[in-house]
Amino acid sequence: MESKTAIITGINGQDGSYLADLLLKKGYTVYGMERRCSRKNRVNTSHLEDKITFINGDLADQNSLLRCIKECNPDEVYNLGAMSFVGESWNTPETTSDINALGVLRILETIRESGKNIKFYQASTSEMFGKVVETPQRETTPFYPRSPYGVAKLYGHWITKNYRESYGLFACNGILFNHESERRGKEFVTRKISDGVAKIKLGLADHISLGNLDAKRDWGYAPDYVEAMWAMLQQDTPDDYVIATGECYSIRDFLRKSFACVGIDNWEDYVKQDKRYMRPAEVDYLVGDASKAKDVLGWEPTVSFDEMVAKMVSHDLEILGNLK
Ligand code: NAP
Ligand code: G4F
Repeated sequence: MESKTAIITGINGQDGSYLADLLLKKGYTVYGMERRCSRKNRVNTSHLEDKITFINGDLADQNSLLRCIKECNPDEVYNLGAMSFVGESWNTPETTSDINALGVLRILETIRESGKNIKFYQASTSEMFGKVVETPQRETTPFYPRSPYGVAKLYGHWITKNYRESYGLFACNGILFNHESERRGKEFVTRKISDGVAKIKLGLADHISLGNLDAKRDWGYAPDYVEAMWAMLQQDTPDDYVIATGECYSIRDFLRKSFACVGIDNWEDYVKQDKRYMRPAEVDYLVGDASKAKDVLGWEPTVSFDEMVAKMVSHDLEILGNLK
């Protein structure tokens, strides 16, 4: 079989790095798009430096996207680049909209103008369900975003659908519920907890400061979720899919499990609530129904919540222990 070429935007992020690992295993030629910055941030991708080609591009710059597509001539484009931190989106609503909404339009326009049959994956999100109107959430559930991030992603979702319907592009939205891993950024609550727990166990900190402990999420393991992204682009027809575990846990549950991994039962003694981490509007409860992905893509999560928490805590213990 002829080898395929893919561009991944957001290559240095959690999902970009796992997707590159997966596509390399499948024999793809992989181009990873990153923004120019004063210091390269390749914590998640240092192992890929001689295996993929890094290209400079910015979702806020149409010409850079045109150049990337022209130079790489991809079969598939995975748009994982975004201002992905919901909490920050209230501080930078305009940039968030530029990257997460118009950035999607820019890539779609570039693909359309190229006239080539390039398949496109858009990183949509369960954050679009926001103040949920149906439980569990599925592809047909109405959206009610609760953050500038969610509103911008909703535009990205609909413009992807619109370009599919208007121009016949092979464009798919993966409506992914929260997914975490050892490569998760440390500002997200799960990694903040696994990192904090490891620090407390090693005597490097005495507490973790957090916001709302009552929010509930459907948390899966990121390497499972990139399998679904790939599978969507291998179908005969483009479509949108919810990707989720169907299980829901609170931040308190995550704390209890993480502290239990290091033999601490009285976790409340190590957690302080701090108003700085509360959001102007909260998404209280998300749980997804991935039946369609299971039926059509044959996708299933393989790593349980408990296994994922254990992996994250032991990873943070190992890296911090090595630094000590
Ligand atoms: P992540 O670790 O924060 O990675 C996002 C990447 O986007 C970073 O490498 C970032 O690069 C890049 N980026 C930001 N602005 C950019 C721009 N203007 N041009 C090009 N690249 C830019 O996020 P992730 O967890 O891997 O998530 C991947 C995608 O899935 C995101 O679109 C996210 O919104 C979406 N999503 C994530 C989840 C989840 O639970 N992880 C769930 C649903 C949807 P810099 O280092 O330069 O900032
Ligand atoms: O880990 P979080 O920041 O993830 P959030 O907001 O659910 O967003 C993530 O999942 C979305 C999919 O639903 C993605 F689209 C998005 O890109 C990102 O990957 O926060 C989870 C929950 C929130 O309810 C938040 O209020 O944890 C609560 N929380 C409590 N204390 C905290 C903290 N969140 C963070 N980041 N930091 C805290 O100290």
